[in-house]
Amino acid sequence: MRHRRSLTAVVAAVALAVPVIVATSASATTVRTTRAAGPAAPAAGLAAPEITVTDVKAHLSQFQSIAAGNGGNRYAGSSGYTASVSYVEQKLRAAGYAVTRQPCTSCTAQSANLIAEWPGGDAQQVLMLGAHLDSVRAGPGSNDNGSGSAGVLQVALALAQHNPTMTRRVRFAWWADEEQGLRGSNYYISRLSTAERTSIKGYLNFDMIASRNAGYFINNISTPLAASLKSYYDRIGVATEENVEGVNRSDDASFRNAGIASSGVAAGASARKTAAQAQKWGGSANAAYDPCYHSACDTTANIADVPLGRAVNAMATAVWSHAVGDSTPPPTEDSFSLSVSPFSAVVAPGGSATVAVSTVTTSGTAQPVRLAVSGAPAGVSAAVSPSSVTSGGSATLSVSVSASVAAGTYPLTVTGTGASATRTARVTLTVSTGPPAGCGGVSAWTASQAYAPGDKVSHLGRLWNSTWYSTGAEPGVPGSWAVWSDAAGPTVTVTTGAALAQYAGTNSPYTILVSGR
Ligand code: DTR
Ligand code: ZN
Ligand code: ZN
Repeated sequence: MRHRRSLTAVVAAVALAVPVIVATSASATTVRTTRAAGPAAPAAGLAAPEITVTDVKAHLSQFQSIAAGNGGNRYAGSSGYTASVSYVEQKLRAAGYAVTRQPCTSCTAQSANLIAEWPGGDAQQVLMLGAHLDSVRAGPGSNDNGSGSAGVLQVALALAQHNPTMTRRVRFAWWADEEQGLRGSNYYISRLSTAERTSIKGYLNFDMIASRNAGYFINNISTPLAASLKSYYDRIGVATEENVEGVNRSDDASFRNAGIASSGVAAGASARKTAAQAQKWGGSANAAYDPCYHSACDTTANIADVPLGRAVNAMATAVWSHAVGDSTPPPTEDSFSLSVSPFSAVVAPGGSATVAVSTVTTSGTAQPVRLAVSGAPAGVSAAVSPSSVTSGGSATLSVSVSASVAAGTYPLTVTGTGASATRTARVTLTVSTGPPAGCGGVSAWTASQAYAPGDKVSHLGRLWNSTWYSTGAEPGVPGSWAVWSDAAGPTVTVTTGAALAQYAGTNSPYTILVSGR
């Protein structure tokens, strides 16, 4: 009894100390934010345990050593990335997780996603949490995204350690190749069956959660899924805002575009803190949230403990409130997905092409979706017809290119604005010089032409043999395997050097077009 009472006293003292530590010290090694803080306990479910910053930072030190021992970074496909995967994997296995390495075959270099599931709770109702584990080449990537990776790892370890009674399934993911265009998470989504996809009730993303000049951003902040994350910040009295800077720039976009509810936490990248934000959050107005974004100085010295501690405890709150004990289910929202086929169209000046636009109701009830296309350069007309559908319906994107348009690659974005959410899908329009560009006398594949077995086309630098009848089946995309076989195009060696260095760290996909032989 004595012993118990003294423990309670310690907890109470810690709770009292909360506002002081959080408000004044950016270098505190623990940020105390427990439920002992008072009556504002969670509405349902068992209380989440406290996640300490010290534990999270131990993983960050390991990522830093891994980068140091592997040429200074952990970019996808590098030895530093593989060593990071091994580190996380070994920690999870030791804690009792079933862990899978999923080699990503559509990533820029050989790299794998790491997926771990805690065995308990309803497998038909999965809450996923994820963070990208790759860095850019410029540095070790401590904040981007060692921070999210280490945080998700520590929450996974805490779940194993506490081993509570589970109502729902929790799955954790560390993504490959986010920095080159969300490739690891997109690959994961592309391999899910419909049943697997619908079992994922929500995805929470953690990318850059320890920025030194931190903001407190939540993705899709007013959606039901974001509520448990937001409730944590509300409870500790920290104002949160929508993550505007990060829209479509991290792995939650892969889930959102597949019609899966998504949210997450971020402390900001290269955008600047406004005066109003500095007023409410502290820090420096008119300075970047992360002064070392995509730079060599993104080391463990670029980690701020306060936002890190808050983000990992918000993460634990979400896991415990949705998946543990007597918890509330992840909310269902009406949701839809948007996709285009093919993803790219090659059109000669004066020509035209059509692309199929489809929507699918992925949860809840069907909703009206307005469809529009943007990004067409002067001389290109692009329109979607019909311009609105009920989710589940299809439309056609028609593109016509006037004779004056210069050859080049123009990204088009199809946007579907629904009642509950907005989805985007990209189409790459390549305007060729004169007749469809080919290679070595073989003409380029076009979406509008009908092909028969035995036809040969060139597409994105490779030679393809048609093995069946098709129109609009793009060579090389997963759905076209039965139609086109890769006939080993020319081997092209691209030397990366000064000319490509300018693109390093743009966090967007880029295409290297190689012409001639
Ligand atoms: N983490 C970045 C993507 C990004 C850019 N701005 C934000 C804001 C908040 C979260 C993420 C981002 C990257 O991976 O490069
Ligand atoms: Zn990132
Ligand atoms: Zn990045």
